Amino acid sequence: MSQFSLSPEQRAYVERVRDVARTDLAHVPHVEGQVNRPLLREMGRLGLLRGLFGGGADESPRDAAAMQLCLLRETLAGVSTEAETALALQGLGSYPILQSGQDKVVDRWIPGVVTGEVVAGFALSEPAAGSDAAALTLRAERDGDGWLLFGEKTWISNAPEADVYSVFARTTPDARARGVTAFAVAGDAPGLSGEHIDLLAPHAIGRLVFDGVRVTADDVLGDVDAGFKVAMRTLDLFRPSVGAFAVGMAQAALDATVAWSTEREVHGAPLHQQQSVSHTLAEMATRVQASRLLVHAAAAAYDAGAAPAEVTRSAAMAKLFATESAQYVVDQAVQMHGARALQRGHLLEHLYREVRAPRIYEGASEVQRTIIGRSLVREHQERHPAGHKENS
Ligand code: COS
Repeated sequence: MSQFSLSPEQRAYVERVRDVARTDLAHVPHVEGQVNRPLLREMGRLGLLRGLFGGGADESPRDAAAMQLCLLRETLAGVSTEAETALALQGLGSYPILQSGQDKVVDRWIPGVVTGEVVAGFALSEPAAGSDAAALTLRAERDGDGWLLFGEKTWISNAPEADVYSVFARTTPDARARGVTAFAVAGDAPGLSGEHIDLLAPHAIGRLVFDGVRVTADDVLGDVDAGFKVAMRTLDLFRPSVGAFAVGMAQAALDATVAWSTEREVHGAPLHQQQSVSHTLAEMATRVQASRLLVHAAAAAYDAGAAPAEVTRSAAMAKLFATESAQYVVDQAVQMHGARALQRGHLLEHLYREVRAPRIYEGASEVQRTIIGRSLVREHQERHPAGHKENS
């Protein structure tokens, strides 16, 4: 497989996903701002959720396959952003368990995640710890052989309805990233409560309050005090796929605009004959394709087991560029359609609301720039240890 074109198998996979999404998901009623369980079960039945972790329709999930995840997300985004987001939240919430959970914890939760019976959520952010995730304060207090969790999480996917959360808690005070532990926490655990948050694009998202929620040593994902890396490795996998979601939305906006430019007449000629329109279409298409290539490059690096620094940097570049570009593309598409694109129910009205959040969640664009900038300096310093000056 080249990073620059899809293999015949990948093309066939994309076609299959598109067909299934168009035909078999279309009848599932839309749900606003809450978990759509019938939709998740249908995506489970159709084998789409299995694709989250590299499994084919008949295989059990084995591990992450970033390229497949990206193809899945880009394709679904072009058909139904609701299905796309439901699938993505399910993957983000459960991947820490698959990646770092003990076998019995994996066996308890993951089969239900891929059938859509178990809904998962990723619980990292807190009211005072968003971009600075290592500042999190949700407290894990020792209690016999386990812990009691006290504190609050916010902007949590699928909360408060999820059946299981990957929760990142502070086990060692004042140790920032080195004092965080990841736990699998059942959604119905005593002491856990929460509420929905109403967003611009109505995803299932909410707040969680932990009031002495008990977790055991079995629930620890990875090692005690090593949970920050569990979170970061999960984001290394999912950030390129957020880029893929953005590419899918941008492509849908571009397709609609190219079609519109041939249908709509202004001053007696089709819209596309205005040079400003044709040049804008060209700019949109170029940014979509550049985004797609960055997404594929990041996914390919992940799947090839590239050096961690390369995986992290290319994931950040893919998410940054694809989400910022999609915002531009959807905005231009709205502009060229005029007022009709603002009508409730129009595809572009929908995409305009959907395209905003990905520039914020899973690390805002500013966080991605920080990651990229730091990695450039670190690489330079590794190549040129102290004392060596390139330009002297
Ligand atoms: N994979 C593995 N380990 C990683 C890693 C990665 N991608 N990124 C960082 N780490 C490790 C570092 O190696 C370091 O480990 P040591 O203490 O052993 O050296 C530790 O984690 C801390 O890393 P760093 O010093 O870079 O952490 P910072 O506090 O400076 O912050 C950022 C790092 C900004 C990248 C992090 O806080 C972040 O991603 N913020 C955004 C959070 C986010 O995306 N939230 C959205 C939640 S989902 S909607």
